[in-house]
Amino acid sequence: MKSTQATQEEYFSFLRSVSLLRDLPEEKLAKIVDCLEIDYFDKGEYIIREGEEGNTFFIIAKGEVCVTQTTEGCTEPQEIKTLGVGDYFGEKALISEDVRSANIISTENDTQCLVVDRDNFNQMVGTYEELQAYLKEYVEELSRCDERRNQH
Ligand code: WNU
Repeated sequence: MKSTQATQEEYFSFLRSVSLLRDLPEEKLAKIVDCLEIDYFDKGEYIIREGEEGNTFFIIAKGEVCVTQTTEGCTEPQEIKTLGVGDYFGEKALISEDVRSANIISTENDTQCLVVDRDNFNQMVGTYEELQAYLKEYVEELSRCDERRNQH
């Protein structure tokens, strides 16, 4: 990300406020800021589509998104949850080496996401064992939730 120093510092302190990244070493966080992209989405726009390949991890900097998923016995994808500022998504396809497992749809105009690509995500997570273990466990829990949802 090319930006002014003031903006860089804003993103740095924002990322520090994201629970997942709270304990990340200073230089790691600074590196993430360096390679961030920012994407903007309008209300109703798909950020992630279930079944597609994906190579990016997202952190919500502004706005709100809704998570929906195909569910057995339902014609329409079902709403699972909503996520807001400081929440993140898209880690599952990266960690499970799989296609996207749910839809992510912006529910507001001008939703802003900080986007980290696979290489930088691996650098961020891969070299930090606790983060890796935490996310792996979370992703396994999501798979169990998916199964449970489809049994009913
Ligand atoms: C869920 N099932 C599935 C969420 C975000 C981060 C964490 C929960 Cl650590 P992806 C689709 C994304 C997926 C997840 C997100 O949707 N997601 C879920 C579920 O119950 N995915 N399969 N809840 S919100 C969420 C925990 O990030 O990653 O790359 O794309 O498959």
